[in-house]
Amino acid sequence: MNDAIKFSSTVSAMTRGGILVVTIDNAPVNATSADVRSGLEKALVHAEATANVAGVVITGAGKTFIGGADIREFGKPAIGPTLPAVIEKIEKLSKPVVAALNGAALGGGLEVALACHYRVASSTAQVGLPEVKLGIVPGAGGTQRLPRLIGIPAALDLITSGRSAKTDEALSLGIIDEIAKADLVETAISAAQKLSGKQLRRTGELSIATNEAAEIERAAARILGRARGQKAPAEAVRLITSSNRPLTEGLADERATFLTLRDSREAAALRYVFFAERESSRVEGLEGIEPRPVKTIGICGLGLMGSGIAIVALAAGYTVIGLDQTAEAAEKGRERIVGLLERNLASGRLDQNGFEAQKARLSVTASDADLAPCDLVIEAVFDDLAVKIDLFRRLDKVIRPGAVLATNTSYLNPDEIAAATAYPERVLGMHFFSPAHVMRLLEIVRCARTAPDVLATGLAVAKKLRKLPVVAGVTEGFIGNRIFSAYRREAEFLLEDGALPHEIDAALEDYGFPMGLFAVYDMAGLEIAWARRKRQAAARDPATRYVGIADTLCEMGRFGQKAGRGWYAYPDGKRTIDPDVTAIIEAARTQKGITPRAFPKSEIQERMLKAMAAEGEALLAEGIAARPSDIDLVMINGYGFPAHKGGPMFART
Ligand code: 3H9
Repeated sequence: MNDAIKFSSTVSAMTRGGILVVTIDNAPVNATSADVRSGLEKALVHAEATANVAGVVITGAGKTFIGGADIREFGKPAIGPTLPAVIEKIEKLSKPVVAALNGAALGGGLEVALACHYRVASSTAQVGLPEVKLGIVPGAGGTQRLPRLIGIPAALDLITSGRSAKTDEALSLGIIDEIAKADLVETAISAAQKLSGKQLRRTGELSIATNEAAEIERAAARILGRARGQKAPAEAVRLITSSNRPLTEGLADERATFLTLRDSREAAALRYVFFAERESSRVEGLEGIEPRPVKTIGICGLGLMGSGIAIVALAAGYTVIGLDQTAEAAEKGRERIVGLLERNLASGRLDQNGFEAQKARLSVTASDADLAPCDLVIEAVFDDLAVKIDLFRRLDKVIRPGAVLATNTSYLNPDEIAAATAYPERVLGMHFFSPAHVMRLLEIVRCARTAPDVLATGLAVAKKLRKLPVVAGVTEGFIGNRIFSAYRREAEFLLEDGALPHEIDAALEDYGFPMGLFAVYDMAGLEIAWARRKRQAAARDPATRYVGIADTLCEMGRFGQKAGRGWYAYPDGKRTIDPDVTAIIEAARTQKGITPRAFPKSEIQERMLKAMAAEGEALLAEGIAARPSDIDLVMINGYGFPAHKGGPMFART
């Protein structure tokens, strides 16, 4: 061993056993910033020129190998050397270069590793090329080297999904060569020593299997079908499927495509979303506030919502006590939860040990007193104020004062629920979206009297549950349903003004929503919103514009897909335009004296966006949402707004 050499402020090295061990230390994720690239290049030059260096190991400090290119550098003037240039130097080095993957090797990080001559990983590492999630394609050889290493079909899957692979999968695919059984760097050093003087396996020189044409064609068609108009997955498919050509040609094409996409609106939107997700749990006033410790979570109401919450809580390692009204209902809830666990076991998402452990952490009861050990209780009972107040008053008697109480209400006023309890400062809203074990979004509702450490607890639990928390103030429907109401209202104005449901739906789907609004309504059922409208009817200002078409449909029993008809008809279960609905809409227009006109798709899209953004502005002005990006996250993750458009607030800019 000898003294450390500093190649740049983020790259240093030590020579161990004749091998130059280069460490990248660029917190938080060792992104390949200009300083890292320049340090790496100098290290490679040093290794090539130094006689007593027989090889190189590249590793990362901390828990990440390299998290990828520095996304914050995108859009700024380029500073050399470029990552592709550094990577080319790695691959061409005359001495072996071994990647020691101490953690995530993502994007440009995996591209560095792919150019190395051998890859060793610690068991906790993961690899992936998530660029498509940022609206770009890999720009430093990923689309050309990965197919050479693992074949085109597997590369298509990884690159176009952007997903990460854990080490077992990475090993079986051939992305890595070895999982270190002992010390990672020691293992990598001995691999480099063994490779010294031998013929090096350069990924760029490998040939690609050419006997998979039909499989590739099927996979490519599937990916393009799912892309919903996004450019990056389509470009990734093109680059990967054409990778069987000279490396330099493929690399040049990839680089040019990367640069064009990087500067696109789509990529700007997805970068904005990336940072928005990391920003959302930073809440003013919570700096330095410690969340209360939570180990046991009580869940009241074991219907679909409660069971979904139970599943994520169990998966996150919490002990769960489920409460329902009767022993039978509680047992039914337990069966539903265990059924979901069994599904996870069958699909391989859970192994037998994990399944047993999660099942053992679940108990159910019909007795309030059994919730006494809970640190947090989440209620997911019927959305009725009296029912919830009664429950929270009962909980007050059995739960210790330091425990937190969360309501999952969608529309009720949680301040009213809190005010009815003995300790309103421990109450907050945790508004899960259905199905709770699938949807990432979680609105954390700060009530008038919620204590800061209670809010911090909600955020900490959300993170542990692997949810995306967004903090909202109290208003009817919080952030999401307030904007959704404005969106729905505008769609109904458009109906009266001349557009038909299928035209509005087509415009929304064309914009990137997975499904149009009226199709969604039919799928979810129209009756719940109808009941709410009836409750609100008395308070409605007669001077505001109100569209009664949905009420007419409900009065006719057209409750949606389950009823066989709603905004559309469903002969043989297939959604079709219904002339009866068109007639109802026309009658409504005539009654109001509206002369209908045609709406082009772009105008429908503009009006819908404008309505959402205006409601967003109102939420900001009222202090319900802290920042525009929080609103965008809610709409993307809870309501199908296309992420590659950035959300309604981003889209208006
Ligand atoms: C690319 O590589 C292009 C190449 O093909 C071509 C180049 C020519 N840059 O997620 P966390 C920040 S594109 C800058 O909470 P974790 C993040 O904003 C890139 N900053 O940590 C946050 O900052 P703050 C492809 C980044 O431990 C902090 O790091 N790579 C980057 O839960 C912590 O982040 C990706 O898309 C970055 N690349 O997870 C990977 N990454 O504290 C993106 C993170 O100020 N990154 N930051 O809010 C990740 O997936 C996760 O961050 C990772 C760590 C798994 C690495």
